[in-house]
Amino acid sequence: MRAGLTTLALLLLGCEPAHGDVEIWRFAIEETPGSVQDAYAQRFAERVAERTDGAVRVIVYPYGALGTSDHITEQLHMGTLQLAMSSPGHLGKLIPEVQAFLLHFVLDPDPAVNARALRDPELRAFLDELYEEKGLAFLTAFGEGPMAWTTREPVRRPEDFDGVRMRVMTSPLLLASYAAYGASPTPLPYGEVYSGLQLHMIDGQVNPVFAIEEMSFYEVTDVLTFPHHAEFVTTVAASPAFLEGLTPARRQMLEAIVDELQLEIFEVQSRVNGERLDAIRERRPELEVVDLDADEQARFRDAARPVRDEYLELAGPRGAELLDRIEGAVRRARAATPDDDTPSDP
Ligand code: 6CS
Repeated sequence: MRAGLTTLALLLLGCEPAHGDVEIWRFAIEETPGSVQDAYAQRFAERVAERTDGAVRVIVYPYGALGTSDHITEQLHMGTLQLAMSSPGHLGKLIPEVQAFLLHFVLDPDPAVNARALRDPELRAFLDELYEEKGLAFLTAFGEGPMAWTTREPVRRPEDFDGVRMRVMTSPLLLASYAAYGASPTPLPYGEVYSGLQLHMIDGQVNPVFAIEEMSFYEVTDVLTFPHHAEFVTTVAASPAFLEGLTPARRQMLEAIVDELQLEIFEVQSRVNGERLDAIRERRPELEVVDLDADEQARFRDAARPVRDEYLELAGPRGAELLDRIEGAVRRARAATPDDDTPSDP
């Protein structure tokens, strides 16, 4: 008991209990083991261990170990965590501008284009500023795959959303996005979605396929729809005090690893989303899989247009600037991305 309290006190002070001479970096993710975020964090941990000859150990905390996404962000903010995944889907309460990533039909339907756009130096410099102002350090942003709807009934037109209780992440803009289609958006933490679907407290939710598989949402749904309206984007953030406390060599090492993982994680999400869709189809052959055609997408695009104004109202002029930078980066990325879907170095 005494040892437990000591550990807790050290954690609250932002220190890890000494493990010999090993320095500990705590990295919280918003997803479960086997997820895209887990693949990122595990690779990051392996490389840090290798390049420091074991002098630094990264401990990866999966979803739930340190609470919900909101709890993780608070801990990073307080400096009791060194590194964390901070998705705009939840981070919008702290940094309203990042909700630009949640607007529908802003990112490209092709994840390879978004992967390239998210490496845009001007976009990243602006994210650095926004995070810094809110007491966080931005390290990178990456896509985890196209968002898909799981619902009980087919949704091919905005009218089909009428009365559908759609679970969304907790950033406020998502309420406006699904209300614009006529749905009843219901914000819930990730860990409550399965039971919400099972108990019919909600009728549907939206996430990339890998998450729909590993959180078993496909078990409690009838239709899986690819609307081509958005990609799930996450960001990797650090505690500014932690970064400032690193030696220049360690900081350079960290930045080099983040850089290397940028292309790797694109490949991981692509493979994992494909494999998991096959697994879902095999386990639930009766599940209806719908791919919205161009006309159907256009109806949702029209219905989503007014949400842009709601975003600008929520996020202000700096929000407008971020949206502008994202759209510019996507345009440039679209022009530069070859058809083979591989985001090679610019
Ligand atoms: O839906 C959510 O809340 C979560 N979805 C994913 C794919 N990652 C983390 C996020 O919290």
